[in-house]
Amino acid sequence: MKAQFNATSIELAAGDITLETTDAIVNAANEHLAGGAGVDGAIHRAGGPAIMAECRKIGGCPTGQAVITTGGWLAARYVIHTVGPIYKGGAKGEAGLLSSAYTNSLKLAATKGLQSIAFPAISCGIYGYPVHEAAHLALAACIEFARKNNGIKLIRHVLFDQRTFNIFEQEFKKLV
Ligand code: AR6
Repeated sequence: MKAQFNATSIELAAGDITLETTDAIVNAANEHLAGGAGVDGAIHRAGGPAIMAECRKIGGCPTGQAVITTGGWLAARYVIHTVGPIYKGGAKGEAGLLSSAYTNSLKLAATKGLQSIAFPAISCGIYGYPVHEAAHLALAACIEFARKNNGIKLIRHVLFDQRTFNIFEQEFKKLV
């Protein structure tokens, strides 16, 4: 599924984000940028040690913020590492932090002059965010950014499993 918002195309895809050929792919990292399981582990494995070397120099990233490193061996030139919130019931500011993780990743990509970016479903795995709510927030943040900014031509949401893909599709249909 795909929709156009001003100069930006937003699309959903199923698959492994490490194979994406966008200028940047986004990592669902932790505040220590220490690597981990899930998409974080997959990106470090596929991209090689140059990514971790830069993460160590940067030192960390607060929840809702974003930092950028090389893509190492990946087809994507850059990895933008953002930290989504750990879901603790929804009353701890999780929604604002998840929206910020998307918006700050997009701002960083735009500052770097990048034209295309791929996101995983941030916080939807180990961090336990309910997927319908997370999908709505993810897509709404990207649509709002696209309506206000022209630099990024393509935003892809790359969903690893069919259930997550289906939920993103349902939420996207409501917003388009
Ligand atoms: N491509 C695309 N999506 C993927 C891939 C992949 N190769 N692998 C997993 N996913 P998670 P979080 C999906 O747990 O919830 C790490 O240990 C996965 O199915 O990776 O933000 C970090 O270091 C799910 O839908 O990220 C943090 O400590 C989505 O990516 C913590 O996990 C996000 O799941 C972050 O947890």
